[in-house]
Amino acid sequence: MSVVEFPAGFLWGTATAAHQVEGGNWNNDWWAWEHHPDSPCVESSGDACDHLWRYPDDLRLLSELGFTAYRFSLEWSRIEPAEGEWSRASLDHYRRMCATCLEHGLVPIVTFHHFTTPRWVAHLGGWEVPDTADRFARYCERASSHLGDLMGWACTFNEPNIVATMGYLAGVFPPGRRDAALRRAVNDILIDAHRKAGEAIRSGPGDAPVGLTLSMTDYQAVEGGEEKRDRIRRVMEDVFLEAARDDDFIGVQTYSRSRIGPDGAVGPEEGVATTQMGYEFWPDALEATVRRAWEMGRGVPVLVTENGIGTDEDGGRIEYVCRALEGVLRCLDDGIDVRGYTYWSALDNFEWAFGYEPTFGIIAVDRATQHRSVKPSGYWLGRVAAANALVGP
Ligand code: GCO
Repeated sequence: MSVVEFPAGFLWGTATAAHQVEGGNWNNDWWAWEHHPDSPCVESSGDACDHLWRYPDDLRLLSELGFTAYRFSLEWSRIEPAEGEWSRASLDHYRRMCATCLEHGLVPIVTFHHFTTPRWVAHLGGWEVPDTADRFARYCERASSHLGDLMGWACTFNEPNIVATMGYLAGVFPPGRRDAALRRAVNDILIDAHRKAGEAIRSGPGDAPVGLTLSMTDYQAVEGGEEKRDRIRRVMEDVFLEAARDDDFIGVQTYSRSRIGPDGAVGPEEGVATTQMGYEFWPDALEATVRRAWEMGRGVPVLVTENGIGTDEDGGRIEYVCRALEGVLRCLDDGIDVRGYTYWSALDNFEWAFGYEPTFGIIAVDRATQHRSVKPSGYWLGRVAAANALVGP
């Protein structure tokens, strides 16, 4: 390998999402889904990691470990709890979070929508109705005018492809629909919402780069699955990567590969270890997806906004991240403009329908006491961040 150091200014972060860590987010569609008897959710998000109140300690800890960025999301249902009713207190809360990041030398990477939608928006039709794009842009405008001057990076949506696929095709996210045509329509509405939100955020104070983050998979064709692979990837990724060509960056979020045969996904290959989520342990997927985002985005810079592994074997986490970062170094070596790496996640947290069982964090959270304990992977990745180089564990 010809490079071990990362470029100056490369961002080293960890990520969270409001609903997965804050606690008590009862006013959004996910809370309703968690409590719906027919949903696949195994438990309620409840108090989550109480990050709403504990964020100052969490941010201090992350900064002490060596990180230089923190990615978190704003909870729309707190900021606009009812249509047109704005919570100044919540906006101030997120402004304080940005300010606390900056005090600790963490660049705030702010996501405006990470899977959760206010209940009132869902009642009006959610992402099935085109007007939701305008409602979303109005919220983005309000939020960015309040804290845009403190934002380092702005992500309009977290994984709009997952919102559409899981919510409208697979039926495992709210609103639990299973309709392929609807899913495509939702893709279009989300892309429209992303464009409008981008304009809204840029019209506010500050000059944070604006983009979206995409759930990406290293799609591999097996046994003649090329055509099927391309069709799946087109609606999962390509339509969004094309829409991102005018953006300031593309947020790549990658966990594994997906093997596609002529009839669809064929599942893990025999002999390849799987993680708590059932995905293959496949750290090389990050390099493949960064390359693809760079190619499809036609040179739009890439920020790795999520990469990680759900495991209770922390040594496996270190191996996974180490190998993923070697892939990032190869990309940089080839001239691909990768601006940073954000590990998912800072804390063990609420993994959506799976509840608290999968553990992605570099910091463990005691579910009874909320006590935090840093895992060896946290100390190691913090040292990587501080050295801005891939140092050994
Ligand atoms: C996603 C989300 C995160 C998940 C993470 C682990 O990618 O689905 O952004 O909310 O928790 O990916 O599955």
